[in-house]
Amino acid sequence: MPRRDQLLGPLPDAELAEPRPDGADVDEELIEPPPDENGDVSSRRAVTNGDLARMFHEIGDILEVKGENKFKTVAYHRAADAIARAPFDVAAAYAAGDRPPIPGGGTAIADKIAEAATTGRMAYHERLRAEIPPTLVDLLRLPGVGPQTVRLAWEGLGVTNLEELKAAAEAQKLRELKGISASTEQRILEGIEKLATRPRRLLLHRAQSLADDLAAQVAAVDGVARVFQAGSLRRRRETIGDLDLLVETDRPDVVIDRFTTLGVVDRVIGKGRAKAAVSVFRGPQVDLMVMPPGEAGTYLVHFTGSADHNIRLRGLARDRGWSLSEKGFVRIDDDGNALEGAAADPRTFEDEASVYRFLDLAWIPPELREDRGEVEAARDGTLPDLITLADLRGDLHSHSEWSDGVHSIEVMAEAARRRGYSYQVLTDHSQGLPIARGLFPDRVEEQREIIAALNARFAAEEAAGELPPGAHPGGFRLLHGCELEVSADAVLDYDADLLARFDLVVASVHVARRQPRDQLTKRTLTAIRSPHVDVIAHPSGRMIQTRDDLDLDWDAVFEAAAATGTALEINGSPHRLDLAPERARRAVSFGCILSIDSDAHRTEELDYVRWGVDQARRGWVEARNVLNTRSRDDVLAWVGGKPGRV
Ligand code: DGT
Ligand code: CA
Ligand code: CA
Ligand code: ZN
Repeated sequence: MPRRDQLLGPLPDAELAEPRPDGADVDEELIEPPPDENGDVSSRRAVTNGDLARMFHEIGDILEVKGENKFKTVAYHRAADAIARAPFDVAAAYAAGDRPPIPGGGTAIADKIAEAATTGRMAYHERLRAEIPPTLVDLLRLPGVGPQTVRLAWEGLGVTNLEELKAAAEAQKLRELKGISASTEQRILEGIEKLATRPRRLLLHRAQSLADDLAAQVAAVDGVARVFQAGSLRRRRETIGDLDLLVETDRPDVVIDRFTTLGVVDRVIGKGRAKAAVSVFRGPQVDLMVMPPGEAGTYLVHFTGSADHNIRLRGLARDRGWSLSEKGFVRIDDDGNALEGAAADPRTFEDEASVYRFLDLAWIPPELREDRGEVEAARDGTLPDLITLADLRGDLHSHSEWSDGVHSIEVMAEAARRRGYSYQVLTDHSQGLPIARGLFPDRVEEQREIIAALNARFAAEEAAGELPPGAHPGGFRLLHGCELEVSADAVLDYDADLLARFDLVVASVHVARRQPRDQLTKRTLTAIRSPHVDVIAHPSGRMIQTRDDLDLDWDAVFEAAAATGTALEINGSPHRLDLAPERARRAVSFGCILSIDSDAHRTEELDYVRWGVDQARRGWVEARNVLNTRSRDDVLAWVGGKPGRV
């Protein structure tokens, strides 16, 4: 039988990069026997989207371990993701003869879905499974372990599961294999360690996109008036345990039946008259609560939380002779027991503000509901006037293809201009970070000329009144900056002459992260005290759930930043969100100014500032605390005013 590559020959990269709509990249049906026609239709159970996604992910995983073409395996994973998130029951549609297209999947995938939908089985999947030990693919989940490593360990040492891999690594047997170094072996051990201890919470941006999908599907159900996203997601926490949806409806039975049978639902955890809980394939639990129309106020308060905030509110209610639950307020007797019947005098409210007013409080933004002083502030009328996304007039940290970004300088600048900004600072990496293709000084000079030409064009277009859609009528400029490395021995990566020629400089500690606190603090303070450094980027250096904070003397950092007028960044990348809210709040209390930046490496990531604004709000930050809420002239004046700067 001819092999796949003999049939097709190599395809050019451009064609392989995106799976073609007709699925020409996944064509093994050309060489596979036709699907088994003997499937017993009568005894099969319904195939869920989760089942299909599991099968396709496993096909992709096994092909990876077997060393198959990456583009082929990616196509299976992508189809699996699309099926897992499809807003309809995929197998049911295929069984009914309808073949709705799967994004990223072609005819080969469609045929396999049809096979599974009608027979409950997928012959190709079963054949692949028989080829390797089933536990082997689990190893791919380990951070730092790729398919090649798994294959080497399996073929070379007979490793088939996590325990055997760990034992082999501990015995230093892996490094004896050709293709696995001692440091890879070390990384594998660390990966196993991390997997055991890592809390399984979703990053905010992933939780948000899933919640948006689900809320839209629930909103489309008959009899649904409104859908709200509650819980930690509404409070904008950086990670989310489970999703909480609230549905206003007078048909709870219909809504709950529909919710628990949505295509994206993998498993129903619980189902009652007013609530249901489900889990999503390779995703979180999703709780749904129904509430009667016109009574959303206390439900929203209750299910938004936090639990600590709710406890405070219930205390205030009790002080006033009421018991507060999601259903509303009822009277309590002298012993604190809720009264019943007419004596209960139940009170419900249409909106949250009325609930807070009933407790003599101003409405509290969800981001503040953590019992960190917000109840007192709402009582005293001293709640902060929280920053909003619309307050940002520019972005101080972004990259282009010149260092480790994806898009050209011009494309990045156009995208920023069309966001309505007055300025964007291009901050490609400096020479000391070769892994990010940091720029040598001659390249910096070249960039300066490109930026000047771009800005001349922008100015001419503004003068002619020819602005692109979304552009700010007051004009846009791309400012020239850099992301300056601070070396392990606390030396800045460019000399003072070059630094003085940038519009704005952000400085970062990327290398030698495990130094003692004294040295890490010294490096950060060196940057802060330089007359040329304007912003400290992602000051803690953390990656959420994967990389710890730098060990810094934070109060010393805040003190020096406040004294020198160096901004501390809230980096908007959903993997960083750094400074974290509590640190941002403390920095402001020291008199620091902050920035909220995207650190975009491609145009779409310019939008990352939204997650940064969320965290700033959780840190009680107001617009006046943030440098890039100011006009371009004011920012440049701030930069120019740094003591010691020429
Ligand atoms: P998560 O899911 O871990 O990210 O955090 P939350 O805050 O979304 O917690 P979750 O989903 O358990 O509950 C959502 C909200 O509902 C929570 O913030 C407060 C409220 N809630 C749920 N169960 C309880 C409870 O047993 N006691 C109290 N006081 N509040 C609760
Ligand atoms: Ca939750
Ligand atoms: Ca929940
Ligand atoms: Zn950066």
